[in-house]
Amino acid sequence: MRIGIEAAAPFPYGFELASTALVLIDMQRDFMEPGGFGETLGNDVSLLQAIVPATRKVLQAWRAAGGLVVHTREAHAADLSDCPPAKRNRGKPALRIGDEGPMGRILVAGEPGNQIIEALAPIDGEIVIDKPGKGAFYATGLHELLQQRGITHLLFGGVTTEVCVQTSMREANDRGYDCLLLEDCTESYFPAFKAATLDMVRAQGAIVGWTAPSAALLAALLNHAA
Ligand code: C5J
Repeated sequence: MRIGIEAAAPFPYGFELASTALVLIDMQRDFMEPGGFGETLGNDVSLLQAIVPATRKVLQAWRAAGGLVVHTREAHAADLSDCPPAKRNRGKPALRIGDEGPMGRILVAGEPGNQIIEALAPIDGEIVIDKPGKGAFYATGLHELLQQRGITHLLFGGVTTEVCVQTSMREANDRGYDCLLLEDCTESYFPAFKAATLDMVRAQGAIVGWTAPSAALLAALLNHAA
């Protein structure tokens, strides 16, 4: 049965549970907690905490409904063979990718800082994608995994809105997925960038996709279950 989110912008969004995945982008300690990659770039990481309760509610409701969950982490191999020098050497961060920080090596797979925060930790059966780029589809097998499962619609949350979330949504849009961004489940270190990204996504008749508050998704899931 089709589930409708009437409150979505710029117009209602509909999806089938069996062909839709919830994709949570990079909710990892590197971006969310002091001492990680986000802070080395000079950002106030505390701003991102605001979305954790709403994102956790959505994750729990989506799991209860039986929907597919995908988690991503921005992560590099320990030898940094998948980290272009241009990415590592750019700017003047306090610590560079691969350097030893308070949560282990910055943005390196398997390090404590690279783990998804406890409140949103993946459980058995969920897909976890380590991605070396900003987009979830670049140099990962994500598209193939979604195709194997017949997924056509993606609901996005995560951080940061205008970097890895927007890049992943654009990649997904170009691959033919109908994408919706959950407005209160995504955050940026720059509130103006978040607002601009939400506007950009849904402009021109949903040129990249739809946006909606998470309460609208939760209500739609409840209706569906009733
Ligand atoms: C950034 C991300 N901002 N996950 N990564 O470098 O958005």
